[in-house]
Amino acid sequence: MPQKNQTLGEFIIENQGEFKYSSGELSRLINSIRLAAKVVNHEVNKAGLVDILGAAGDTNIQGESQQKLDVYANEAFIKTLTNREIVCGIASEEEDHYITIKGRNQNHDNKYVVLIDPLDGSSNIDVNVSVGTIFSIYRRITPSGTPVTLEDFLQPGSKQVAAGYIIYGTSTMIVYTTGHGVNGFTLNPAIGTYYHSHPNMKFPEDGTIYSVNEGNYVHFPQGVKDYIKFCQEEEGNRPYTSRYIGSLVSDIHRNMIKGGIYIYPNTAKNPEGKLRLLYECNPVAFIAEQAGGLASDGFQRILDIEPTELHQRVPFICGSRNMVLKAEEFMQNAESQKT
Ligand code: AHM
Ligand code: MG
Repeated sequence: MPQKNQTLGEFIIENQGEFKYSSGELSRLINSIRLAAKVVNHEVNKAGLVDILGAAGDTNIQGESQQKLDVYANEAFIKTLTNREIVCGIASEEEDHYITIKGRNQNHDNKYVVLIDPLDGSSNIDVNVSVGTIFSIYRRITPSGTPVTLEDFLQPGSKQVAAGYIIYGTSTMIVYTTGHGVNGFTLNPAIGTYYHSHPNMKFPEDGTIYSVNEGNYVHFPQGVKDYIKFCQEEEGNRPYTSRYIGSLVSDIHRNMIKGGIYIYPNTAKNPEGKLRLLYECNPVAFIAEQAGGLASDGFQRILDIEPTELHQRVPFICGSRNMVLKAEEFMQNAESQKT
């Protein structure tokens, strides 16, 4: 059982011994994400006041120009992560190229790379629906002292040392793993403190929720169509229900608590899938596995995929273990019938 009223800061310190590398560094890194998340949360919460405070592109009353929230979030995370002498490179869904970061005395001694989707699902902001930040952390593989290279970012997801998401929902939460289970912390906005509200989170082994954009149904691969039909017709008593927010962290978060499966397959419009392997799928897959769930592209484990480019997209199936196994079975059956 967690300590009553334990804060994220206390949890980080208490558990830093579990981390196999220099524990202080990872703690400082998670701490800087916690800080940036508060700043972004503050801004996201004001989004509904856009008519009063001014829209993106306007100049506000202090003469500052208003930014789009995803640009704001990107800058907030990059700025916070840059000033800690821990991170040697950042890749962001919002940036075409990775950013090299120098350490103390302008050297290249920092050890970690961070990949981040600063504000995922941002089209939901206009309608007051939850959005999220997703982050993924690796040890660099090139030698310390040299500038970071693309190779440091293109590591398979199984090499992640930590990953997490922040959900700006009815409450703001940070959910993360360092490879020792998944823990969730809820922000008390009155005092700006995250409390350990969701210890040792687990995907139920089975579930009844399937989350997929069925508007794309006709463009789905046969295996996904078959799986959806299975969910709709199973034993004639429709045990399944469909829930789709269209905001990855929210859909995953709900399914992790209630039991369910999230599917974003390849479609005619997005032949490789829509979601990004490095910024979205790998961190969510790491969390899912740490919570006892699974993540797959239908044929292989997401965390085993060798990335070839920064903004690579993959089909994504993630959720309760038995549901993902069943979906994979349909994918593989459909594939074998092709030949
Ligand atoms: P984004 O990175 O452009 O915000 O897109 C990612 C989002 C996910 O959060 C969500 O699950 C998915 O796109 C929804 O896509 P669609 O509207 O095609 O169903
Ligand atoms: Mg995104």
